[in-house]
Amino acid sequence: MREDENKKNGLNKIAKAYIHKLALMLFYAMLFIACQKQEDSGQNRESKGIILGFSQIGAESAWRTCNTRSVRDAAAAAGIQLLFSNAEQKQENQIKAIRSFIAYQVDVIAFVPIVSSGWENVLEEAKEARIPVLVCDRKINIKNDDLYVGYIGTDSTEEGRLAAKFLLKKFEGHKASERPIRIVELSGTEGSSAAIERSAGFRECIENQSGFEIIYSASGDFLRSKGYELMRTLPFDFTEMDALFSHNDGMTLGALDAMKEKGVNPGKDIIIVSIDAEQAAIDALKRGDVNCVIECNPKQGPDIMNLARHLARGESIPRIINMTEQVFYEWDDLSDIPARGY
Ligand code: GZL
Repeated sequence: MREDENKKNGLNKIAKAYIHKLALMLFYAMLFIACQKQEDSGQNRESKGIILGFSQIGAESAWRTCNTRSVRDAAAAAGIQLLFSNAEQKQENQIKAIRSFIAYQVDVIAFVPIVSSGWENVLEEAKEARIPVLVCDRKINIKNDDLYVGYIGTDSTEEGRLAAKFLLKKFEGHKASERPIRIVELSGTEGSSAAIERSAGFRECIENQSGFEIIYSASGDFLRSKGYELMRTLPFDFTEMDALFSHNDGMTLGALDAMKEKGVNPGKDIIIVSIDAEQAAIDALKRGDVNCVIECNPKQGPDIMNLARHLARGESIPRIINMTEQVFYEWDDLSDIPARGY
């Protein structure tokens, strides 16, 4: 009798332990589902299931890597599935990537056109597949504007104007009767809207100004190494130039290396204006090696995801969205510039 009693009590204890464990597992499972639901609230729920095909140029500058990071991070935060392609500086790779996005039947295509021409055919194919295309950062030059739904990025022409206006202010009072202020231009990737428009905006403001002359212009392809090479092999001595207009900070940093090798005092012997506002350029501005840095904002990811959400729902978006940008001048209080993040 006693033995049976003990056995029964033992079984009861084991059963109770199992039920307790089961209840606990059930509780944690409910908790997990609740958290998952909570997480899928709001934006994420709206973005659930959206597939965005994104074709990026490559990784030619700190600006570009920040642009890529912004897109990837924003897609993850928004719960948008990102098909990301790095074209490694080749337009044909971008065209192949866009064709693969079409085949995959993504909801939206976004791309940074490395150059502004040569996109008609592939964009016709996207239109036939009824996939909206968003142009990012750089612009395209096509006749049939309804081959893409909108552009988000920088106003490169205005950036060029701002660079010219800085030099006009810096050399205010320079007597036109003396020799002109001799400017060297390091331009970006040939055929890119950023290079075309920065040059155009700069010339719009400076060419009709007596006393200023662009004595040399060459493409450094937005690369630090090419900026260094071009400045190291100028067809004249550094003493024969007064100012440098560089289309991006990467090339500017290369130019600074070349100047310092030759004992030139950048920012004093040669006045320098640069575009992007990556941390290294801001640090050079603070040191007095550079005189003006114009911001070109790479952090386009969150805006791109918002636009992709609207497009995936079949909604229209503004035709052009320009990023907010600022200018850092040598005469500003530079002490409280927040870390640039690129
Ligand atoms: C400008 C962007 C340019 C940056 C460079 O909008 O396309 O490309 O100025 C980058 O740093 O390589």
